[in-house]
Formats: sequence, structure tokens, C-alpha cells
Amino acid sequence: MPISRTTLIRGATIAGAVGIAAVAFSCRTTVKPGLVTGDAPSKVYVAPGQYDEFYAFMSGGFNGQVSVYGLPSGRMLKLIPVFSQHAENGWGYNEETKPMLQTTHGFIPWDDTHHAELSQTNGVPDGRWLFINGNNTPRVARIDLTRFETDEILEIPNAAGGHASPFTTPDSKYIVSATRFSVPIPNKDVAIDSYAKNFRGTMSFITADQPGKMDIAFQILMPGFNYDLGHAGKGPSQGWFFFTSYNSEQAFTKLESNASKNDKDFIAAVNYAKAETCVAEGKAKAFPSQYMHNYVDEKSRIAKSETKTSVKMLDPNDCPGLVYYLPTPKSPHGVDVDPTGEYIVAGGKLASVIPVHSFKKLEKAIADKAFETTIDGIPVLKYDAVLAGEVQKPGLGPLHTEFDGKGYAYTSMFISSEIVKWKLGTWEVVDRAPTYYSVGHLMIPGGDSKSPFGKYAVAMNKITKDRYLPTGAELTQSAQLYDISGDKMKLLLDFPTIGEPHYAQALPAAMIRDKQIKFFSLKDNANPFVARAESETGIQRNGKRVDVKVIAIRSHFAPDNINGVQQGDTVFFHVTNIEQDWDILHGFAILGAENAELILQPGETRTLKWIPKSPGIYPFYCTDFCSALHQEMQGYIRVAPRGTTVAVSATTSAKAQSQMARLESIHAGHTGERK
Ligand code: K7E
Ligand code: CUA
Repeated sequence: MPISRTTLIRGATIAGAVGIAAVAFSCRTTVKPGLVTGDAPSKVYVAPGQYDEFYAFMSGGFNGQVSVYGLPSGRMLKLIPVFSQHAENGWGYNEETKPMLQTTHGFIPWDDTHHAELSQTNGVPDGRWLFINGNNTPRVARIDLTRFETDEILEIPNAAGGHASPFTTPDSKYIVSATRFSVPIPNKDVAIDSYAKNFRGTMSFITADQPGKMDIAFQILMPGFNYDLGHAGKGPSQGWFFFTSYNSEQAFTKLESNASKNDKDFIAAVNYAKAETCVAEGKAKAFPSQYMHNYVDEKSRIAKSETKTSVKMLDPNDCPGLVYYLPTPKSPHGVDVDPTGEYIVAGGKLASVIPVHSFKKLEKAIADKAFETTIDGIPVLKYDAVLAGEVQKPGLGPLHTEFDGKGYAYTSMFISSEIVKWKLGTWEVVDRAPTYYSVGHLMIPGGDSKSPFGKYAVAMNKITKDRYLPTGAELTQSAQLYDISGDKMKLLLDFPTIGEPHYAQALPAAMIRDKQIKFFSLKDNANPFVARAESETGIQRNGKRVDVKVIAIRSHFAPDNINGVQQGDTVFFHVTNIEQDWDILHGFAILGAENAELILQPGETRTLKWIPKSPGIYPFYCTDFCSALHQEMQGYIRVAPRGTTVAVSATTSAKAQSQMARLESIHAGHTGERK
């Protein structure tokens, strides 16, 4: 490789093992582990103006969001708000999106996301949607990948801790959610120590292939264990879903010891094709349940909430053959199905091996009735009858496994801080690479699908002590990128992440890059308070409610002088960004507004609710630097004392009109963007 100035500088910064760094830091006698050397920089360097090869979608963990990164550069491109309010674009603050965060518990402005899951067709990511779960108040969400926006959120009733979620079937017919915490179902006041008698789990199958129409297809009532993760079968095992469970001890206190006693817990193998038959035969019971479905109306782009009142509940006792338990050591966490659909890999957090079950043997064990016992009508298959093999001495704390499509599996080892590569079928460990430190999930693009895209593995690490400049008592979380194209994994890059990513998924950028919308069509904007031109703006009083319709365009608001508002009115500013040009946004902020601000994508209407508390003159202005005259993009609203009679009126000042003329000439001269 020819040595350019850039590679030299990057090399010096990153590669402590090279001479330059050794001289500069000659007091350091030992080489710090985990420093990259060689040609790693050139493998992740995406030159200015060039695009990354993959989009990676990472859960934000406790921030309740999704963040989007380019790979291999590790550059963060966007944060998509899902279950938490987001000050960057007003999600959950403006009137149009507030309903998305409604639940039967009320308005919830913060949740915890865990698993990003791309929609699939024929078992491979298809680039239509990304699903993600809200873990605390169980919900699932759909993100549209032409707009990078959350379009739909469904609350999951009869559940607590929606952790085993939202894994998809190979055709995205269903996504799932299972209870991490068992609770009384229906929930009611009982003694906590009546756990064994009263607490249950549920598994929810959610219809997912129709945007705006997510719903609970059916729930399955399960023994009161903790259901942790899931993955769908594929190929020969399509029609089945596999969920891990721990706490088969049914502990309700000090789980760290009390739920770690049994040598084996279970993977629940659910025949959802069978469930469909049982539901069709009327074997599911109508189970009164309140839950909310929130979705964005496509035309008005206003979110709506509807409350649903019933689910279909299946009891395994009423549907023989619906669920089987596969004994699995020891408090298993991840469950992952290899690309062929034959192998079901469990990550037993406390296990000394990685157990792999065989789908063929599972079918045979069922046919042979190789049952150990039965729990609440669920047959427990014999471990030896379903086991394909065990990966011996893999390391400590196996959590999650992804696949490269070339016959290898990659398992994250939380305790021994490494990725372990092993061969499917022979179960031999062929490579290991350290992570810095305490890897949780790992991700290979397409790595849980029928045809992984491969090339890279990304480790999502919990601890980063000594990897980054320190930032007070809390340090950044981080991801690490590995080249997996050769026999040996090679660490290429560390990059900081937002929140605490659990799972992530990635797809080739080419699949969705050219499908991105550039603006929302004003013509199709069906918000009832849209103003498509200055002539449609205005102000209207109705009792104490005042609606102001405003347009924003480079570089003014119209109207920009607003009169007739009184102290204590409830004012709704409906601001329409009438730009029809890619990435030309405007903001709207008003002094003293308790409900934050607005950010407006081109063509969209957003509404800010404002209750002025005292008389005076209040300026409002644009918060997104939209043009050379952005600083001129402002206005005033006059607030009179309650009961005074200043007539409502709204004007666009002559100044604004002259700004407009100036803007047009600037644009004509500089960018040629305007027609
Ligand atoms: Cu392992 Cu929520 Cu998938 Cu975290 S979970 S790591
Ligand atoms: Cu519009 Cu700044």
C-alpha cells in the first residue's frame, strides 16, 4: 500500500505498535492490547464524499431509540426516535406525534429498546421496515425505511418486559414478543410469594406484514418462567419459533442465586403453524385485554391512537403439539437459528458449553414421544434426544450467535470478552478475537437470515474503560468492527455508540439508499391545518382556543406579526414547511414555550401547543439554519391581558416580503436550486 500522509497520521494515532507512537510515548513500556495495526485504517476509511457500504441499525438500549450507522466507517448518520421523546426533531413533543407514545398506562415519554429486526422476504432482509421492541412497557414498533421514521407502535397486553421481541418470521407475517417477567394474567393484586400459583408468561404473535394494521394475532399462555429471547425457524424449521427461558426455578426474589440453581432451563419450541390451526378451530379463548395501537395516518401524517379490548389466548393444554420444551443449560439467553434452519444455538449465560439442538432430532423426538416430563401440558423433550452437539470450552458467558453463511457461527462471550468462531456440524472452535470489553450482542449483516451478507462482525460492548477519552463518571458505550472475510477475525475499528445498543442489524446500503423520499408532497398534505401558501394562513379564535396557521419558507414565516392572543389562551401554531426541496428544514421556537419546539421537514405540518402565562411581546424564530437570511427568519406575537379586546389579526410584514425577494436573487445567483 502506498503510504499517504493521511494513512501515516491515522497510523500514528491509532497504531501504538508502530514506531512513531513508540517514540512519542516512550515512557510506555508495554504495548496496550487491542491496538490495531497494519492495513486496518484503509479498510474502514470512507473518503469524504463517498458512501458507506452498509446501513447498520442499532438499538439505543436505555435511550429507547434506534441509531443508524454507516459501515465500515462507524459514522453515525441518524437517531430515529421510537419510544422516547426526542428533542432533535420534536418527536413526542409536537401534537402530531404525541399519540405515538400513548399507552393504556398513559403517556410514556421514555422506554428501553433492545432488538432491531429488519423485515424479511423469503428469509432475507428486504429493506421495507425495521422493527424494534420497547422492553419496559411492552410494545413493538415499525420504522419505515424510506423515511427513517417510526410509523406504528403496538402495545402488548398481558405481558411485562417485552424482551423476547420483535423477532420476525421469514416472511414478516408475524413478529413476536414474550414476557421477560411473569405476572398474574390477567394482572391483579396477589401475594408476590404466590408466584408459582398465580404468575404466568405469555408469547404474543403479532401480525406485521400490513403497515398500519399491526395487531395481536394470538397469545400463548405459558408457565411462569422468564422468557428471554427468540428466533424463528427457517427452511425445514419454518413454521416454528424458538424462545429461551430462564428462572424455571420460579424464583421471585434474589434471582441471581435463586434462578441459577437448575442445571438446565428450557428453549420453548412453538409450532405457530399449529397455533394458526388451533385458532382457526376456535380453540383460543377471547381474553379481555386493553392495549393501544398507535399509527401515523399516511396522508395527514398525524398519529392516531386506538384502544383494543380483546386478544385470542391459546392454552397449550387445549392445543396439543403447540409447544415443546428443550432442556438447555444453563439460564440460556440468546437463541439463534443457523442459515439452513437445522441448528438451534443457545447461549447459556452460565453454561460451560454452547449447546446446539437439531431440528431433525426435535421432529423425531416428538414422533418418538421422547419426553422427560410434562409442565403445564407442555412436553419436555429429552436433552440427548434433541441435542446436535456442544461446542466445548468456548469461553465464558456465551450470549448471542450470528452466522456468516459459510458454515461458521460467531458467539459473543460476555465474561471472557471475546468473539468465538466455531464450525457448524463439527462444533470445533476455529478462532477467537478479544473484545474491549464485555461484549453483549454481536451482529453480522444479515447474520440471522437464510443468506448472511457477511464480511463484517460488529461487537456491541458494555464496558469501554481505557478505550476512549474519559468523560466523567460515565463513559461511552462502543461497538467494534471486525473483518470476518478471512480465516481469522481482524479488529478494524472502535466507534462510540449512543445509549447502550443491544442487538443491531445491517443491510447493504444499495438496497434502500435510492428509495429515500426527498420531501413530503404539499399537494398530498392532508393535515386539517395545512397552509400550502401564504394565502391559506391565518388566525382563528374559538373560545379560549386560538389556531394560527403559519407557513415557513426561506427565509420568513407568514404571518410574522400576530395579534389578538390573550394571556391564558391555548394557542396552536400549525406550521407548514412549504419547501419542496430535499433536506430544506425549518424550525419554530417561541419564547417560554414549555412544550419545546418544532422541526419541520419539507412539505410537513407540525403543531406546537403554547399557553402564554403573562402579557407581553413574544418573539418566535427558525431554529434550523436554513439560508443566508436564517437569522432574519423571525416574528412577534402580542399577548394581551385576559379580557382585553385586541382583534385577532396576522400579517406578513413588508420586511418579510422584501427578504423573500432578496432570497430569490441569492438563490438564483448561488445554488440554482430554485426553479
Ligand atoms: Cu443480550 Cu436485551 Cu438481546 Cu442486551 S439482550 S446484550
Ligand atoms: Cu428557516 Cu432557518
